Amino acid sequence: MIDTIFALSSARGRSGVAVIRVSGPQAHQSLSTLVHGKTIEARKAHLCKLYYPQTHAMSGQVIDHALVLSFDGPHSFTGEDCVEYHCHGSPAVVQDMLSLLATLENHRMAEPGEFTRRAFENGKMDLTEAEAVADLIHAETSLQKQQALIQMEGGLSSIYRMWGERLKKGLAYLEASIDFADEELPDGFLTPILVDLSDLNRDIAHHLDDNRRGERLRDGFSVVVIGVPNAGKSSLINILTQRDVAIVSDVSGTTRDVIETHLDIAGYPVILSDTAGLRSNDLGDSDHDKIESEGIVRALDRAKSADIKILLIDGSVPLEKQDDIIQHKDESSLVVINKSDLPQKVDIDALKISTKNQSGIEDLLADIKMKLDDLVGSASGEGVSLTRARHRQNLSDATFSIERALQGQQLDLMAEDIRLAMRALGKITGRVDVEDLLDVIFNDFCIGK
Ligand SMILES: Nc1nc2c(ncn2[C@@H]2O[C@H](COP(=O)(O)OP(=O)(O)OP(=O)(O)O)[C@@H](O)[C@H]2O)c(=O)[nH]1
Ligand SMILES: [Mg+2]
Repeated sequence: MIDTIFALSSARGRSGVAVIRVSGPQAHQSLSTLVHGKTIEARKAHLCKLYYPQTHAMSGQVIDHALVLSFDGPHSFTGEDCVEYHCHGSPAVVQDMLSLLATLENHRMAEPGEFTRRAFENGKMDLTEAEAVADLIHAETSLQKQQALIQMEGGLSSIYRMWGERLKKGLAYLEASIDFADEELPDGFLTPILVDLSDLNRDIAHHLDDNRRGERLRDGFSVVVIGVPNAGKSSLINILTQRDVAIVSDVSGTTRDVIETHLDIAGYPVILSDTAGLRSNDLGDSDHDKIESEGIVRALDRAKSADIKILLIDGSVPLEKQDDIIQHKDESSLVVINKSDLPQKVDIDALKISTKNQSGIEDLLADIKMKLDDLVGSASGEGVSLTRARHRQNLSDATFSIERALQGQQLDLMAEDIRLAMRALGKITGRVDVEDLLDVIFNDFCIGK
């Protein structure tokens, strides 16, 4: 018999309410034991006393007063019989409930993501929707949340399902052409199908050519601050994060390593990096200088892979003395002049800020947001984006097979290629061949989800 699984589904620690979820063939039976046989209607909230069962040393005593919700499979999140106990959120109540449930027949603690995995296995959602549940739980900014919701509601599945249908139709026509002799089929029988397959490949290519919008939104955008020593990079990081993340001092070369912090800029998740000041001369062979040199290598490395580079110029120092920071200027950079409160020695057209009196910071944030908008192609308007490298890989496999089919001469080989393309799409939604993937995907979840 399938195990009945249980877990604390709300966060650990003290809270007003703690939700314990139970799912499986014996979920209703354990409910009946805990409420002493009281009738619990499905999908109706019941306030009940929960009792220790007869087999327990504290038999007959009350564990807690809880709001109980029961669902009959398949009309539940997992597709199985499910019960939710909304208990008082104290560690003692939760502990008692969990250890008690563990003593019941065929009941065991759920693995991470196991509720969602059962939902997938019972056909309640496909893999992209299950992945979106994990993304929604991990979402830290409003745009991440929005993306996860769209995907959870089937945004990606519906596109891939539609494409799968088009392939299926193509395959049916190809197979008909194999099975019937030429004279039995109308002239140009395959033409519309080949046109549609080629259109389909264009649609997939368009979907893939998205500047990695969805993946970036999921993983976070990398914003790196570079500049000469003492330009005020660490001061800027501290102001943007409103915390004392990095050490600020008037000793040049204070920051040696890359320091990362996470930030929400207008809904975009941003990984902000402070770096060692760049300088090419006067670094010698001393241990101190070697460490600083390594810091500079890391700074440049990080800047290279960044989505946005903030080139921070010290406004109180002539530009010639700033080690050609400007040479790093490109499409991904924002030039910003700091220390606008001091007499200015730099005369270029750029945003001026002062981390000392906090001026210009709002404008800088607005500029960063604008750059991020550009990167994602004005975020919302452009339809649903794929969110994982595995989606991208399978889609490229699909286009490769379709392309080969279109180039093909032999009907049976063309049909085989279309079958391969269907398989690649099926892997994304989890319709085929994903057993080995499931552990990887669902281990991403926390327990209770
Ligand atoms: N007047 C003025 N001083 C500033 C401003 N921003 C930073 N400073 C000062 O400049 C010095 C260097 O600041 P940091 O933030 O440590 O500079 P950094 O770019 O991180 O320096 P390194 O880590 O050494 O590369 C400190 O003494 C700051 O107080 C500003 O806007 N105005
Ligand atoms: Mg610093």
